[in-house]
Amino acid sequence: MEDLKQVAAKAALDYIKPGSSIGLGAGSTIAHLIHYLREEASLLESITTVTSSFNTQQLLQEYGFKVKDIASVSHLDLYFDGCDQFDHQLNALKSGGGIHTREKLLAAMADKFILLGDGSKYVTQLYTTFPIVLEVIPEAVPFVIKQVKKLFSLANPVIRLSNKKDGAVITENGNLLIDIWFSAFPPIDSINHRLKEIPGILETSLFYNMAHAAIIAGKKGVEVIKK
Ligand code: ABF
Repeated sequence: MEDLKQVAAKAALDYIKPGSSIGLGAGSTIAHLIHYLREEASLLESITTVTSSFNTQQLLQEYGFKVKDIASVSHLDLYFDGCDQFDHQLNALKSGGGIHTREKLLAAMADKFILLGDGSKYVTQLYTTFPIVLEVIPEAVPFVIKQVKKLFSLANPVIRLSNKKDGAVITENGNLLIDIWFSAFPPIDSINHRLKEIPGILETSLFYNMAHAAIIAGKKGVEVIKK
């Protein structure tokens, strides 16, 4: 699938004009896009970048892009990001990285939020192979778990543990992640606001009705899906 991710990333170049402000998310597809951007001297010199990801920031700085701090930005021309899965209405799950709060912030700032990926990520409807992830302030974790169980009978909320050390994953904002595994998703149009009524939850990894377009590369070539 890596080759297809490269194809999708290359197709994204057509949307980037010199001088624009570009938000970039995390992951391998975005890394491919940055490699292609570097080869376009007029873009490398003129665009301003912002990213939700530490790894992406390292790569941008190494290649000499102008990188702004998220805290200094309130508008972007474009935001590009990968995802775990997205449906025909361009609702996306961005659960793997655990940085969805920052990703959602940048996506919301952008005039256009464009998803990138290989064809395997494009599904008729979101499926429960991925959890819906919550970023939660540490003090609220037991309460949030109890409330999620009360709210959704098909939900199994678990604290995300680190595979590198003994303990939980701590986000860059100093919070914890709760992966909610569903045996079947409740109606996705209401999940976000039902969850966000619980005090202590910052954001969910369900990007409902946010993306404006998706660039997908499959065996038959590149497809651009617009809303
Ligand atoms: C999700 O998938 C996100 O956190 C991240 O933005 C994206 C990366 O996907 P890929 O590496 O396939 O481009 O987990």
